[in-house]
Amino acid sequence: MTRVSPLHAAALPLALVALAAFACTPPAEEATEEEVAIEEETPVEPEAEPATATATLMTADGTEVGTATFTQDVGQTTASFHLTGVSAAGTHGIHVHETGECTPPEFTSAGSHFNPTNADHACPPAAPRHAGDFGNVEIADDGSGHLEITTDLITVEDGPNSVVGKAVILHAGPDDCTTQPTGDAGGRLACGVIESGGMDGMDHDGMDDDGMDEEPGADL
Ligand SMILES: [Cu+2]
Repeated sequence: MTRVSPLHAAALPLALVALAAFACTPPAEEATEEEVAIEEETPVEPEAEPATATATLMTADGTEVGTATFTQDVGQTTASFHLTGVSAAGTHGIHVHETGECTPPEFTSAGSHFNPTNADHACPPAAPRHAGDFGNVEIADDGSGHLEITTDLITVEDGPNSVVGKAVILHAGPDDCTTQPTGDAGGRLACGVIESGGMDGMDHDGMDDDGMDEEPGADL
């Protein structure tokens, strides 16, 4: 029994060392491992990201009067036109024209309606029609207007029906949806070249959740 005391005496410091070792385990190390695990769980789905193109509409004197956003989903594309500060209330024809050049003051540089299928002019939802036919947007007394149309006649991704590199034209008058090939919508009030990619502040639909990698420094 007298040998037990030295054993106990030796075991106690060992136990303290073991406790100290546990106590010194840095908690930060565990947190780091958890963070890595979370990152690895994030699915990589590049195909889930919608193709988007945008245009900023400017009048001949350089005043910005709205934006157009094109978002391609499976088999169809949604065109969304937001107008603000348009000088004339009422009904205005709005089209995608075939040439992405907006030279003021007439904007005739944008050419004719975008019409890759060589169809007659009409207004949605009538078909066939020009791919660039979006009918009319109603501008309220405060100069604002909104039009959203989903169609399979255009794409954002490369192809014969892609609107990228084309131009959006807001006309001075209404599209009568009948007169060939223009709809007799009058002069060209504003023009914007359609460019690939999103636009700052256009995430009201919450579709930019996984788009962080594509917007470095996009905080204008
Ligand atoms: Cu037009």
